[in-house]
Amino acid sequence: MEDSRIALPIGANLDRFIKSHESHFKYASGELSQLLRDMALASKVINREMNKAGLINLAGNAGSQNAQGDHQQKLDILADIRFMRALTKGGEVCAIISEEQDDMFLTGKNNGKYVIAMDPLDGSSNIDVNVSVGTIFSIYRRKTEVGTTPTAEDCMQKGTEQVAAGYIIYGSSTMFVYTTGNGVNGFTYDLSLGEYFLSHPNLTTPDDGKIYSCNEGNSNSFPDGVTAYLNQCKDNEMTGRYIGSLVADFHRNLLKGGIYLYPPYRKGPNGKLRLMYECNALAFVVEQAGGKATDGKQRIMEIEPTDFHQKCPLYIGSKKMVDRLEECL
Ligand code: AHM
Ligand code: MG
Repeated sequence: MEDSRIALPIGANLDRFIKSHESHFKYASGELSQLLRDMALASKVINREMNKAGLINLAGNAGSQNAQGDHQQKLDILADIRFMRALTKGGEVCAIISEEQDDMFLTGKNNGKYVIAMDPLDGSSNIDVNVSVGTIFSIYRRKTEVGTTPTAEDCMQKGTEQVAAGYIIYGSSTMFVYTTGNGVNGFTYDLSLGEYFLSHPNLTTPDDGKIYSCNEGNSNSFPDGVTAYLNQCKDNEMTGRYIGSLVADFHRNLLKGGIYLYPPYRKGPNGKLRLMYECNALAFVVEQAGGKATDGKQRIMEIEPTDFHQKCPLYIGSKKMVDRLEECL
């Protein structure tokens, strides 16, 4: 009997994969590899703490608000601390902007060539009810000279400048999905071994799909074009699926084909999601997987940022679905 039938081969682990694909990076460097490994390590710690949250008094509201006035969960703050520490220790990152911080966080490692924009724990209001949540991250090369103190210019770059981006989904299994601009690869966490293994190589998203995802509770104040598109979806008997946890909704649609919409609405003339922490990273991933992301007027990754915390409408997913939405808009 063949060996492989007795012992199923396990995929490459994340460390080995990153190392063996280093030469594919635009700027081949061990530093970016190390940085991705630091991200993965922090995500394992968060995964561990999140699994026990209800038992160790980590569930629930922290009683504070972030820069945009959102109520912070204890785990939002915890995840933020874990990532800041892991990325500071690594030394490759000179500055971080995070959904949970008012201002740029300077790591003090001015020799670091990279800056990070991230949402350490997206959808965290879902934790207490055991719904999947995620981490979203974008990695950029700094603009200012290495060795100097980083400035806002380093952190406020267009999505097209990302050198890597991805997300971690803490779900029925935990996955690390990332791109460095050469396609998308997904890794599943094996808890017993404490390692991510390649489970979704060269991930591509279907060109078209049947799933649309949006918060229809806001639909009375959606732009007319979005309403027209949603009516089209219903006329065509598509499937409405909305978890209310962006990474989970995005991940499902990426694998199955679909569109996620967070349009402008009465309380949010620019929608709800943040360009720097959520939209750019997922736009890079979806484009690398063959899909599309727009704010309704332009490609997400071409939006010129003016504020760390700025919001923008997001329409993201299978190419043909986003095309049809754009026609309606
Ligand atoms: P958060 O970053 O404060 O967690 O908010 C973002 C979340 C997304 O995960 C999700 O898609 C969206 O907010 C849901 O918003 P709503 O409850 O308005 O539908
Ligand atoms: Mg978020």
